Amino acid sequence: MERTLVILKPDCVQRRLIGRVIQRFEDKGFTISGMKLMRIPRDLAEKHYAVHRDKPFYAGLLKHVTSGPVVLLVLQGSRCIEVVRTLMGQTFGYEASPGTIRGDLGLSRTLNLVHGSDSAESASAEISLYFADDELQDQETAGTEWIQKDDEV
Ligand code: IDP
Ligand code: MG
Repeated sequence: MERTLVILKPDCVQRRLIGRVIQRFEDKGFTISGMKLMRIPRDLAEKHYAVHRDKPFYAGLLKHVTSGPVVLLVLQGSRCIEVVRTLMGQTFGYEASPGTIRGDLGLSRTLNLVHGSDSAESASAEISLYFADDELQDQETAGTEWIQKDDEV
């Protein structure tokens, strides 16, 4: 089963949007297989965002994601990496489409509420950055087969 890492960033936590954002992922049909509240230490954030090290927004991004507690989620379900990105919307709140998390709930570039892994490789690297294997549950939630059933057969 495919898995992805989602972070509800400090702005999401501060704005008390945790429940509403998680609800969207549950409503879509994903199962939560890992969840924790923590403040990301600087060294972990540097590893996570290493690919953006040379970007002009890197310093601000690191400052934001380490500024307060975040909720870390591992979601599992059919095509979850791609579908979670679709639910999140475009990177900047002011460009993201209505109906998406970022499009409905924000206007900022850096404070854009959520992170979601962008590929299978980054999903597995990011999950192991924040979760030990025994912190993840394998059990599917009830009804999963009806939510994800493929219509190819
Ligand atoms: P993504 O989160 O949609 O995958 P990335 O390009 O990977 O977007 O950028 C990582 C994070 O860095 C974004 O979610 C956002 O918080 C921040 N960011 C990206 N580009 C900018 C920018 O041009 N200005 C300010 N912050 C940015
Ligand atoms: Mg990204």
